[in-house]
Order: sequence, then C-alpha cells, then structure tokens
Amino acid sequence: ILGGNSALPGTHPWMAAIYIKETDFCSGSLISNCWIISAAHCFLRSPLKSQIRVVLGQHRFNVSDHNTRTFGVEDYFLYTKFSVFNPILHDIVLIKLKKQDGRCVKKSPFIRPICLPDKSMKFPDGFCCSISGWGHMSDKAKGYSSLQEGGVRLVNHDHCRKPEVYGNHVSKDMICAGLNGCVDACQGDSGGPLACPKDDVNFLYGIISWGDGCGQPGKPGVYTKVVNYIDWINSKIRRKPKA
Ligand code: 4AZ
Repeated sequence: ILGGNSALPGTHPWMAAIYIKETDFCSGSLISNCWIISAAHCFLRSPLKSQIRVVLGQHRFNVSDHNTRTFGVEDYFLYTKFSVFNPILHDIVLIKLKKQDGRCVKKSPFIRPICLPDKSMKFPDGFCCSISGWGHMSDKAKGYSSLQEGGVRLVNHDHCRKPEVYGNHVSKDMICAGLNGCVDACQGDSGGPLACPKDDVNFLYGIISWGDGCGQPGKPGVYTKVVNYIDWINSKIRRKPKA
C-alpha cells in the first residue's frame, strides 16, 4: 500500500497473508471459518496445494507470534471463467483451509471474518472505502511491510472506461477506486480487501486486482467486484443465500 498508515494490530482481523512457493506472496480475506477469498492471478503458476501457507492474525510480513495461526490449504478454486490468457478478468479465487483438530479458525481479537455483501449492495461513486496489505510502499520499493491501510474513493465506472484511463480493459465485473488520492495498492497487495463500511460494519466490496503501476496520477486501482460473484461464492462455501 502506498500513502497509507501503519494499521494497529487487530484492526483488520480478516487479513490473510498467503505465501506461495518460496517466492510468491499475495493477500486475502477471511470470509468464514474455513474460507479465504483472494485474487486468481496469484495462482497463475498453478502452485501445488502443499506449497501454499495461509497466515491469519499477522501484523508484520513473514513474522509469526502468539497471535498468528498458520494453515495449510485443503483446496483452492479459481472462478470457472478465469483464464490464464486474460488474468485480469474474473480475478477471484476461493481457498479452503485445512482443519486442525476438527476446525479451521478459532476466532480471536486478531482473527475474525469480514462480512460478504449481498448481491444488491451498492456503494455510490466517491464513497470512501479502505484497502490494506503488506505490499510494496512505493512503485520502486522492493520488500514488504508491516500491515498498511489507507482510504480510497470509489471511481465512476464510465470514467474508468475512458480511453485515457483504462478503456475497455475495465469490465462490468470490476470496480475502480483511488483516482485522486495518494493511496493505492501495489505489488503484494493483490487479493486483499477493498472494504466499504455500512452502519459501522465493513463489507468486502472488492478484491485488489490490477492497475497501471502504483499511485500514478489518473490511474486508479482496479478491483474485482465481489457482489457479482456472490452466487458462486455461496455455492462453493455452501452457505444458504439470504432469501
Ligand atoms: C500487483 O502487482 C498490483 N495499483 C496490484 C494492484 C495495483 C498494481 C499492481 C494497483 O499486484
């Protein structure tokens, strides 16, 4: 995250750190006891399940302490229409954690799921939401950080589709955010949440997906639009959809 602040431990308890093979890293969000949602493009290189570790309750990148819990992966599911040939489309994956002693997550002050929106939920252009992650803190900086957070405003969809922004690379299944601010997501933040508040409750409105660099003027971050995938998510995690 560029231009954000250090998060206080425990303020984003749904954040998942996803370590893939020896070298790759993505973020994700805990959405229920055993399920993490993230970006499908993180799994482009088809890692074996045994090569993935998910850490919950983490504050500093790659640092485990008494608040962190580490999980293996039971399975992961790329969205059916996700394609390696156009990995910005349908950039969404569900990851099922391996149980330990008959359960996955034991809730704590540092580990708790984020609410999924329902299908009809919509936030207006200009609405202020937040992003968080351990990714790069500038376009050039390599290396990861302690958890950063920052506010981004939702960008009008037609604006984001203008030729001088992203043109028709932006589909109806994407949301743009963060046009005029200094806060943006960057490498390593992929898969993490765009969280929008309603009545003091945070909802997972977007998944950090792509953009032209990080923090470039006029180039917002682009997010997978979670409300368009609620039926698929419910079918995979076998939650009864609300009537
Ligand atoms: C990335 O490389 C990445 N500024 C994620 C988000 C953005 C850019 C790059 C958006 O994972």
